[in-house]
Amino acid sequence: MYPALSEEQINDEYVKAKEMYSAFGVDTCQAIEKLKDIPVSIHCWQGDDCAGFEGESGITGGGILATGNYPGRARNGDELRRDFETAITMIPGKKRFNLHAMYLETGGKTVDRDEIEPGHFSRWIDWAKELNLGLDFNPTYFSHPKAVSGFTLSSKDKAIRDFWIRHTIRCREIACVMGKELGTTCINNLWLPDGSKDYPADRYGHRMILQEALDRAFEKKLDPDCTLDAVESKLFGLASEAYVVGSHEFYLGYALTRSVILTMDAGHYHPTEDLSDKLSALLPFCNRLLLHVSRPMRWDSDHVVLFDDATRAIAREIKRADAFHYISIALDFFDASINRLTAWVTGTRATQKALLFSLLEPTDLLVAEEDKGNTGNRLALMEEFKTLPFVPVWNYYCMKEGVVPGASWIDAVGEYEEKVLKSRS
Ligand code: RNT
Ligand code: ZN
Repeated sequence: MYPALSEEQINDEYVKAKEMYSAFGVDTCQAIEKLKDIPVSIHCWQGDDCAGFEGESGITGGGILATGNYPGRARNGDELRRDFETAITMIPGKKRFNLHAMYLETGGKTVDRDEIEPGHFSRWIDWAKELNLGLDFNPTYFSHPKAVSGFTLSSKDKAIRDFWIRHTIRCREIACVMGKELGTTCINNLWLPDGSKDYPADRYGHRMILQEALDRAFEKKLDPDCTLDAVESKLFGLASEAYVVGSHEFYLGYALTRSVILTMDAGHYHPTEDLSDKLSALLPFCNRLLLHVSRPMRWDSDHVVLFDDATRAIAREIKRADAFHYISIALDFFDASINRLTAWVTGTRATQKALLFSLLEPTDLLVAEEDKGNTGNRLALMEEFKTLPFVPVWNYYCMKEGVVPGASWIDAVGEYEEKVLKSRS
């Protein structure tokens, strides 16, 4: 058993921490209130290693690969829902659930991607209603026979391209129903694996095709209160090392000229580039951004997010620009080598810790020193602020949200593994 904290201990430590922050002009109560309302969209695909419910195909590739075979992954909607319900008893704050089109439920019928309907997601919608979760959505352009050539929406084959355009249109309609039914805008995020393993001869051609295909798929205007479209860029992927059609420049141009949302995944840049650096450069031009918070290790490896420098830097840049209303936060990681609930809870709590840490930063004091030109004081303060008593505030927040603070949630996941996950073969 890992140590559980008593209410008294949490309260005592919080009172002291509150005072220390207040000496630097930070109101911990306000930070907590703000954090409570920042939605984090948690991805369904950590729960089943990006397998989806289409069963038969077994087609993987297309830039997505979950490695590991830890037992207990969810094999259907009921298992995935039950696992997630359990995981969120350990996650404080406002949560959304992010679905991919391949998580449709057809009652055993084979339904191809260009024929999917809102009805195939009605169980998800009812469940989300019950749990008061907003839903987000993603068309699935991988794990499908019509994706094996390496090109989907940007394919030179008209039949293939039209198939994926129909899929995109269906997904937009599904997202629209989700948003309408749940009363909260459902972001429909497009990521396609299109690209090539080795040097292409015609980079421009595929990009022109993609531009046109997207324009066709987005032709119909949908109620922005129900759904918004987003496009996710990438530098390279498995089997698209040399060329990705939907690169950062491509989608930045597309998003700005078509007023759709640009999605930025922390693993989709050159390893020496940081997503966090880019936010303040895009905010003057993009009225909305979607983030895929992830942890790339040497490449776009999608490791479980941690409370590390990169994640804190993302949160800090949003806070410093006061851009919580313009930036939607979603998670994107998948580790099949560990308990999937452990992954969800660790990654989501780490993201929320980073958000809280940023909200507790006495930013005004740093800016004041900077504006005075005293960069030495700025540096010294930044270093001091790293060790302010953050943990007691986090623990207090968890307690107030009715979620276990500290490490004892790990025991609860262990019990669930014994009771439920171990019997899954
Ligand atoms: C892939 C993208 C994309 C996927 C999900 C499953 O590199 O990051 O967001 O991870 O669609
Ligand atoms: Zn992503």
